[in-house]
Amino acid sequence: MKKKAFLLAPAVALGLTAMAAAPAMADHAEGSYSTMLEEVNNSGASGEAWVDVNGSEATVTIKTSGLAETFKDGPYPHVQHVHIGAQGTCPTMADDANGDGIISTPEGAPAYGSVGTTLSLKGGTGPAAATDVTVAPSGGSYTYKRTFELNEKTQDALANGTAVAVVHGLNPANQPAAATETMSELAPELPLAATAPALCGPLQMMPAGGADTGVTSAGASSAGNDASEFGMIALGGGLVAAAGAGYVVRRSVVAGRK
Ligand SMILES: [Cu+2]
Repeated sequence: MKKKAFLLAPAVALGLTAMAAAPAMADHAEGSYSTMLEEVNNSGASGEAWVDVNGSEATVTIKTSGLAETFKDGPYPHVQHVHIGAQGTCPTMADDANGDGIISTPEGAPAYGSVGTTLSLKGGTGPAAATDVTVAPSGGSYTYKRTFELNEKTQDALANGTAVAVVHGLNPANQPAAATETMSELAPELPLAATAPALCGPLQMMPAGGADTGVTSAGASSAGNDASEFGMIALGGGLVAAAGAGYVVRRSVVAGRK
C-alpha cells in the first residue's frame, strides 16, 4: 500500500509537468476570445475583435471605426490578420526600428509575430492571402464576420495567449512623409501606409458564455468557468474580503478602546 502510493506520486507530478510543457492541442483553443483594438501609428481608429472557436472552425468578428476611408478613388482596403508566434503584444513607437515615424508591419513583428491567419472576405485564410487587398474589408468603418477552418498554428497561438488581431492600412494624411514616399516591404507596389498596422489587440479568452458580440465583455458572466484565470480572480477577491474583515475588526477594537 505504502509502496503503491510512493509510485503514484511521481507519476502524477510528471503528468502535471507534461501538461504544462506540451504544445497546445487543437481542441485546447475551444472557446471564445476577444480584444479591444487599440490604435497603432496614431491611426485614430478604434475597434473590437471576437474569435469563437468550435472544433477546428472559427467565427471571427471585427468591428472597426475611424480607419482610412479612401485609397485613390475607391474604398480603402484594410488587410487584417491574426498574428502569431511572438510576444502576443502590440508594438509601440519604440519598435520603430528605422526611425521613420511609422511602425511598419515587420517592425511590429517582434511584438505580434507573423501572419497566422488572414481575415479575408472570401477565399484562402492562410498567410498566402496576407496582402491580397482584393479580399480585404474596406472603408473607414466596417463589421467583418466570417466562419472558416482555423489552421492549427493559429489555434495553438490562441490557446497559448500569443494570438494578436491586427488591422492594417493608414491614412497618409495623418502620417509622416515616409508613409507615401516609402513603399511597403510586404507589397512593393503599395505605399508603406497601405500595409502598416492601424489597429491591434491581443486576443484573450473570454469567460464561458461571454462571446456575445456587440456586448462589452466586462459584464459577461463567469459562472461555472474552470479557467485558472478565474480561479485567480476569485482568490484575489477572497484576499480582499479577508483584508477588509481585518480592517473592520481592527477598527472596532480601536472604537472599543475609546
Ligand atoms: Cu497583419
